[in-house]
Amino acid sequence: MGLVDDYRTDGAVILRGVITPAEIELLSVGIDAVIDRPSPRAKVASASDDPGFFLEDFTTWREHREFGEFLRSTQLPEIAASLTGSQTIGLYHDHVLVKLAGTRQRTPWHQDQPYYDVEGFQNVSFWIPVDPVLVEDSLELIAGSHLGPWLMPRSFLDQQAQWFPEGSLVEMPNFEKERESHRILQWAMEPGDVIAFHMLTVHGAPGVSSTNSRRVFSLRVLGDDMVYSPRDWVTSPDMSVMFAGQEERVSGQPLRGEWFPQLWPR
Ligand SMILES: O=C(O)CCC(=O)C(=O)O
Repeated sequence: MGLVDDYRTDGAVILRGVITPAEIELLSVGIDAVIDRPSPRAKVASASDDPGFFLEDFTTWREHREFGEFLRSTQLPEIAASLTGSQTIGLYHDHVLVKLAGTRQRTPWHQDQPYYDVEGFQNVSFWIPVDPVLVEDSLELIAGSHLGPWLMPRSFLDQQAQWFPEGSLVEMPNFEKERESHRILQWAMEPGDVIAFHMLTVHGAPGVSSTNSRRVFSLRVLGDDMVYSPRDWVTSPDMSVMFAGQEERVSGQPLRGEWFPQLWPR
């Protein structure tokens, strides 16, 4: 099967060598600047006694010139159009995920879309490490889980239901206990390689056993059928913070405007 069929069936594929050395350098400089100067939206997702550190930051592309340049040069939007069968691809947001060497904190199993404020199926998240990643430290994804159902999102460290109300979605199965019953996708990666996965694919990640840190830029993009769906709660990331009263989002309509530029066609 080809990549497009694999993406439809498994909800995740590995793309080898699709980021150029110049783009890796841009992302690397941008991520280091985020580590030095996290935005007010940043979160520490590891406990205080963790020997490493797990830092997440969101919607950073307008504050760091390098990410804007990357968005203008990367071929990933065109790849997203073909994976999703979309005519157009728009930016939703970016997510920086840094685990310093020695980080013990696991990223719990979860789907991304229940934390968001978008509905629809034609979407892609690109997980783009700028450091080599050992297979045992790499993102893990449950093949086929993007076909449903939506599973209850909870806060990573203390398992609180801060989004959908308790009881309103199916609880996340204990995938750690049932690993043998699932096909779990996981790949060793070099800088230049990217994992493309659907926003409903259940995924998680181990801590970092290698001696280098694991710095990742993740790009979330929306295809033709993706529309804004207002929530009664604060989404993660909190997409309202950057609008400052200037509402560009209409319920049931695609996201448009300066925060959500069209990435493909250019
Ligand atoms: O990088 C990680 O540890 C997890 C990645 C993730 O959850 C995501 O990209 O949505």
